[in-house]
Amino acid sequence: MKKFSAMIATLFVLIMSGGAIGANSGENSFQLKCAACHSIGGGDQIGPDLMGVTKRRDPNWLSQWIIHPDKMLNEKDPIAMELLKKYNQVPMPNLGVTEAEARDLIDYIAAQSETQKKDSAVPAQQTTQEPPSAGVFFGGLKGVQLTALVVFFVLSTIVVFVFWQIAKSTRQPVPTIDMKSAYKLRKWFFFGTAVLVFGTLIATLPKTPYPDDFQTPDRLVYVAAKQFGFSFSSEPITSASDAGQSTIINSLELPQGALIEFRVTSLDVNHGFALYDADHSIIAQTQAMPGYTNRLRVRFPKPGTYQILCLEYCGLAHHLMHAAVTVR
Ligand code: HEC
Ligand SMILES: [Cu+2]
Repeated sequence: MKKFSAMIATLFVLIMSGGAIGANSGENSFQLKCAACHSIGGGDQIGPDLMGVTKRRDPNWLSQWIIHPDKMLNEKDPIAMELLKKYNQVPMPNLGVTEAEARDLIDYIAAQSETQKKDSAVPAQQTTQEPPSAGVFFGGLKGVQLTALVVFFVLSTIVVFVFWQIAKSTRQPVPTIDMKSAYKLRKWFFFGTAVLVFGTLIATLPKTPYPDDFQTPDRLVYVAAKQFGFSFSSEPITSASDAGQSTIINSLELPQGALIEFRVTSLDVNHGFALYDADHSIIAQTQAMPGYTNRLRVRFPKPGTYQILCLEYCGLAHHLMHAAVTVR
């Protein structure tokens, strides 16, 4: 009976916290920019647990830190230096947080800390929305992934076998070759390959997934990747300070079936930008490169949530670099 009521309570908390997603901008920003490294009451992750931090720290220090941690580390702020040492010298990155956003974030952290305290009967872990871990995506291989793996092993075996045979044959004396039939064979091999290659190209090129390149997209979304998150805007994002502006879209919602053009760049190192459907299959991807803007055109086939993951190892928290698009 006790177990049962605990289960109901947990379920209730999960439903409540699920329902609250998107309810306020502080929560959205936190999920987007902070949850990769921090929990509130779920224990230390890459950064410290933020439960009660609004009481622990001077409010002014707190907002300064959230807005530009890089500056405070450069200026050797004593608290910042102590934290840096404690958290394995991983510096918290500047996430382009505006003053207003910092206020929302601090309110959200304070409110969450209170809620956690009241709900302490329920294990705190279950009330925070943890980011999906890499295991969710790549843990259980099945379907296309499993097929790809099997094909890879079969092809590798063939390649290894062929090389082994060739290596073996070089140790035998060279047989005399009938040059006339060898040339004839070469000619047939050349034409055969040419027909095969051009045939395949003609048959498959029209099916390449670059939709409507001459059409104006229905919607432009500018994307800036930065260790360790993505910012979205309807205007170009060219610097970390742009990334903190009010044009930033906190939760990305896009219409189903419309032609969307993502213009993807990076503000620091190379990142990936890969869109995954509900089955965790990639539907489109491009690189996010500093100094370049890559265009990626997509039509989302179905409504639902599409995950965005970074596909380039970009640093310590790379595996936590993710975002989501809601398609309606
Ligand atoms: C890439 C990981 C990462 C991200 C993302 C991140 N932080 Fe941090 N944060 C850290 C680390 C690591 C520390 C410890 C100090 C240090 O090493 O620089 C820290 C420290 C803090 C502290 C001080 C905690 C204390 O005990 O005084 C606060 C507050 C904080 N972060 C808030 C935020 C907020 C708000 C966001 C989102 C806007 C955020 N962090 C995003 C890694 C991160
Ligand atoms: Cu990455």
